[in-house]
Amino acid sequence: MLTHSALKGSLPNRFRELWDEIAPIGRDAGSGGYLRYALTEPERTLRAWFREQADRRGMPVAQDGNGNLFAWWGDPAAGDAVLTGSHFDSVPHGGAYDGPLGIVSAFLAVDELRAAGVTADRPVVVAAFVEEEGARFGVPCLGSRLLTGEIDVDRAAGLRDQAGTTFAEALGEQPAGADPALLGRFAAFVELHVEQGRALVDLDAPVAVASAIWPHGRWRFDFTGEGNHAGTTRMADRRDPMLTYAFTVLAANKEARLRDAHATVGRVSVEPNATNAIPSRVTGWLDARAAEAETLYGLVEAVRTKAADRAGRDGTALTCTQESATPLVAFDRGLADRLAALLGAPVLPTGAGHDAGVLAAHLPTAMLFVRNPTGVSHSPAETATDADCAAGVAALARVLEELACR
Ligand code: HGY
Ligand code: MN
Ligand code: MN
Ligand code: MN
Repeated sequence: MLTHSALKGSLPNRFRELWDEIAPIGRDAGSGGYLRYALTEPERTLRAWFREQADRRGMPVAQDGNGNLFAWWGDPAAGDAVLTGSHFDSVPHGGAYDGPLGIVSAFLAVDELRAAGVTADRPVVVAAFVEEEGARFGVPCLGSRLLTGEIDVDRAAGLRDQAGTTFAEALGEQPAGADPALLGRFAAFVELHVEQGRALVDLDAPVAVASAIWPHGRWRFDFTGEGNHAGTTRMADRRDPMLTYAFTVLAANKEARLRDAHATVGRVSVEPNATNAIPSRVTGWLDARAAEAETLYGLVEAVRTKAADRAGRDGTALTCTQESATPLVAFDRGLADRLAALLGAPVLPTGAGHDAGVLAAHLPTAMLFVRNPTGVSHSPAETATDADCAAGVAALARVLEELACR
């Protein structure tokens, strides 16, 4: 068991020591990015690391029926616990910090409190939520949506990855779905996360408190046409879905710029996907985000309408399916202001989704952001300095003490 006197060296050094234990796990040597898809071997290794960290600290670990892990500092039977943590999974070739920083920082923050002799009146619980990115099964924040009942459990169970494996098969059991008894034992949730932007660089501050998460969602656009030979089919005779798809991507880009919103088509699949074959089907996934819901849905409707109009001219067909949606998340303002005053930190909105965005509808929730000098995320270029990560740990420890000690 990690004894409190074992806290040696500076906090940045302790951060680096713990960080280096997970840094190689799931890292792609070619890109330098991470391939940590939920419930695949690298993420399972991180889940084992989570259990080992909890064991070292004498923190009992429980996995809920949905694949989320919880490590308890304090009596697991007690209620009113303060929950913290984040996720291990990554987007393809994602950055090192998006997710794991919140979990490593949570364990280190508990170390800080224990070393300072703090006796919490409430349990502090470190969480690792499963499939936050939706990179394997397509729906973001799957673990926290299951815990809170925000997704139909049968739909979640049947979600398939690109190899055809269902979430239930990967989990090894039918997910349990909503768990109000577990959720009811938490009084608040605080997620620490690397900033996915440059606001803290511009503000010259290491840590910020979140005010809101923009409304955002994912829409699947299926374009179907007539597969045919690339060499023998006259241009006038074609019903080429790639044409309608390309037009739609340009329309999404233009409509987002007009609305000061964000639209991204980062994933596409083509059938039969051959250089010398006109495609029969092209599927693109639109990730759309805006500061207000009205702008967001106006953007998507404009893109869908223009795409359908173009499909009519190309002789192709379009189906548009919404796959996930997150409404505007306004974090508990009293809590955000209280933490901002406690830390002397700025308060910022974000366009990035988080498990905190799901839990915020069910319990008082806050987020802390740690400065990212590049501002880049969902890319190997994502970074954070040890000094700022240590400042994040110290801030999280301060917040947990504030919330866990009456
Ligand atoms: O997509 C997001 O905004 C988050 O990083 N999962
Ligand atoms: Mn994240
Ligand atoms: Mn992310
Ligand atoms: Mn998140």
